[in-house]
Amino acid sequence: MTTTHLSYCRLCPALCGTVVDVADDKIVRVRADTENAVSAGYSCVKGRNAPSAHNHQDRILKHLRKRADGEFETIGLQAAVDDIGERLTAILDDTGPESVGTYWGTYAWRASATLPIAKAWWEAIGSHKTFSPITIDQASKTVTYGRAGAYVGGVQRLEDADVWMEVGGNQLVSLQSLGWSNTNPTVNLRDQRRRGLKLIVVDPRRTELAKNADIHLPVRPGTDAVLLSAFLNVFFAEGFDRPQFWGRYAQNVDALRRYVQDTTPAVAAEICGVPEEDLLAAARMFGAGRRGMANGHTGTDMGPGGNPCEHLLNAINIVCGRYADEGDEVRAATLTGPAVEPRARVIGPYRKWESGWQSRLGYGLLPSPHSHFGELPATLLAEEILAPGPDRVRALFSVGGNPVNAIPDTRRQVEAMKALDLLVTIDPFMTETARLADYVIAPTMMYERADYNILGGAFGQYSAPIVPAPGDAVDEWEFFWRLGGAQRLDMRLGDGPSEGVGAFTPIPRGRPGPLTGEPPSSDAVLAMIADDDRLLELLKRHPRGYAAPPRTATVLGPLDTDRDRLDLFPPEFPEEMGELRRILEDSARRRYRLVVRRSKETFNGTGKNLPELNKGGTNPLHIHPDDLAELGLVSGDRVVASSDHGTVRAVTRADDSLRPGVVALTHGWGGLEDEDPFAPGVGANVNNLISTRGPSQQVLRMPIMSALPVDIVPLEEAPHR
Ligand SMILES: Nc1nc2c(c(=O)[nH]1)N[C@H]1C(S)=C(S)[C@@H](COP(=O)(O)OP(=O)(O)OC[C@H]3O[C@@H](n4cnc5c(=O)[nH]c(N)nc54)[C@H](O)[C@@H]3O)O[C@H]1N2
Ligand SMILES: Nc1nc2c(c(=O)[nH]1)N[C@H]1C(S)=C(S)[C@@H](COP(=O)(O)OP(=O)(O)OC[C@H]3O[C@@H](n4cnc5c(=O)[nH]c(N)nc54)[C@H](O)[C@@H]3O)O[C@H]1N2
Ligand code: SF4
Ligand SMILES: [Mo]
Repeated sequence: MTTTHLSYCRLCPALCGTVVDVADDKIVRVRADTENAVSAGYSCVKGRNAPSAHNHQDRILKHLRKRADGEFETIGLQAAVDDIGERLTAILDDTGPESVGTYWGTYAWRASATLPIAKAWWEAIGSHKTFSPITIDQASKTVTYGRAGAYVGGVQRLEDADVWMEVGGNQLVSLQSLGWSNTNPTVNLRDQRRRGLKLIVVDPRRTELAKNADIHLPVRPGTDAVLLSAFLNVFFAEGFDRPQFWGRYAQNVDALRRYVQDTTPAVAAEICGVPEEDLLAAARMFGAGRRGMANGHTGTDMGPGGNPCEHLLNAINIVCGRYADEGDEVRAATLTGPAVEPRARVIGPYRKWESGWQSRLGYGLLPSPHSHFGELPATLLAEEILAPGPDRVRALFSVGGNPVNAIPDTRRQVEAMKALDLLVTIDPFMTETARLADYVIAPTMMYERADYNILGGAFGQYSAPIVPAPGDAVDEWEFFWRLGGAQRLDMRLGDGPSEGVGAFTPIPRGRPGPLTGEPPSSDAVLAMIADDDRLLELLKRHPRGYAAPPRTATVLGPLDTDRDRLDLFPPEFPEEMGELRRILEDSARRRYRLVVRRSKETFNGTGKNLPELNKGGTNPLHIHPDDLAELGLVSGDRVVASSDHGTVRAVTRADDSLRPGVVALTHGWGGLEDEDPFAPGVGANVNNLISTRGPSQQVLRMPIMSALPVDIVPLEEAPHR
């Protein structure tokens, strides 16, 4: 018998409302909920394919322990917990808390109870060795807020903007932050443009988003910081800046003005490879708009100029007064609490990484949603494991992530994982990390868990588990609850601040109190986390999600006591611009620039094992047809791409949306070194091309992951195939 249930998809931050058919305790069909107040009938191919992922033949349904001969055997949950607890206690007794590390992957975010409970366990251990992919993503935003300070009066809204600029992002595929909710971006954007919004897109590819732009600037990869400098040059020269705003909240604006004086549109057009008149038209379109923000994404932040790009984007929004100022209306709805009372205010530069705890390798901690202590750059993880020292990481827990594949320099990551005394991963599939693990814990997947999520403070949805957990699969929070119990840790909920970092919403802190005894029900845990009984009751009464009545509030003026100012010219900025110019000149040694891109069918490494979505069974190297012809190849032919660091073998796909000379390869694919990249479902591992020890962004130690100089030759002509 088939039953039908209301729920929501938790594969990506869009959290689309869904209607799910269940038969024989398995989900069999997922479709969009047309009556969901926010997603309103939107869903994507990944979400609709959830049954193939949940019911996948390769899914890990029993917890696994590696035997001495290297093979996995199944193990019960409590036995695994007791074993792991014992080995962990021995390591803690021997070398202390800093010898334990955690890696919180993208799916550590999706289950509502995971992070609050796991954080209570982690903070009871007391280690600073927290890692996550945030620091190989858009953490240049965090660096910018740390150096320049943050304006916390609120952001301007897409709904009432005149103009909007997106640099190095393709939200129509990535669904990352175009407007307050991520769902249904195509319709959302169409509606805004019909109302008169002007869109500027800066991207070396004519992306889905760029096709909807009023002006698309197909820049040379890596050159955005020069382009943005020229924009500022125009804003100052032509009076588009708003001294009423920057004069009140910022300092060192003159230094920035002087710095960009030489970067005229003509100079930038040459370096960025775009027509000067288009650049000027875009700058004037943005400048003349009264309202609307400029934002960077992975395309800017993963390039050689991530930090200066984010600094300049923030500076543009400040110089042009594109944050919500005193008197502006901002969203203020909350689900149960009192309305938000926004106030124009600046939090001055705080440079968390310069004070407090530093790793023995010379890196400080970045603000982190994963631990109130902070977190270290992900590219330091291998060194933290391999470099000798009393606090060397010896045990690692990876939750909903695949560090071996996600962090650049795969060979180095493999070497590091092999050097651990204990590696535990929580993943429904046998990833590259799981294969190297001592224990693999089988987690429940989304439709098997109770969860609730809040979007933008104003919309929330709860879902009960709609199918039972298959096999021995367990909620991640329960694993950590039991593990802390086995270790006799004093785990507490609600201790320590909960930091919202850049674009990341704060993790709920939960109802203060100890976590002891047998794990309660999932609903009881959600109630502890929400620390608001009315909230869960409200959400449960609205199975299609509850949207608070729309409410706005007027931003209040700053208090007289607020003396903090945004620093628009921190000393590192000109240094980093100089370094960027050197890297760009040096890049000319190689014929192509390899850029990042995301695919509709996969979410980082998740979903590549679904043949119904990935018809070719691989991640092709996208290349312009003229470049293919120059190589004497056709679409589907095999090539070798090489960087200063390594090589990768891939199948080509002709793509005339790319700027000639630019190639793109999606990350998340490719197995361990001995695997054939051309075997179905394996694919090309772009992180073989990237070193964690070459040029990198300051503070983050983030290597060049986009605009990477590469050469490409047909596979037959490669020296070592
Ligand atoms: N379907 C799907 N959605 C996802 C993901 C996924 O894997 N699949 N991943 C999620 C995650 S973890 C993240 S962080 C977000 C990322 O979200 P986005 O940042 O929007 O990611 P992309 O869609 O790859 O867009 C990056 C764009 O940058 C462009 N680009 C590359 N180099 C440069 C450059 O030097 N300058 C400029 N101006 N542009 C450049 C690329 O051509 C590409 O169009 O997406 C999230 N959403
Ligand atoms: N070269 C290069 N490298 C990159 C990037 C790039 O653009 N280029 N992008 C970077 C970015 S922005 C990010 S965010 C990272 C991603 O880094 P990671 O998060 O480490 O990588 P994923 O492949 O997303 O790993 C997610 C894992 O979660 C598992 N999973 C799926 N569903 C569930 C579930 O319900 N529960 C649990 N416990 N696990 C589940 C999947 O099987 C998968 O192994 O990669 C980074 N690496
Ligand atoms: S956009 Fe797709 S993957 Fe993301 S929540 Fe919606 S259906 Fe799920
Ligand atoms: Mo990401």
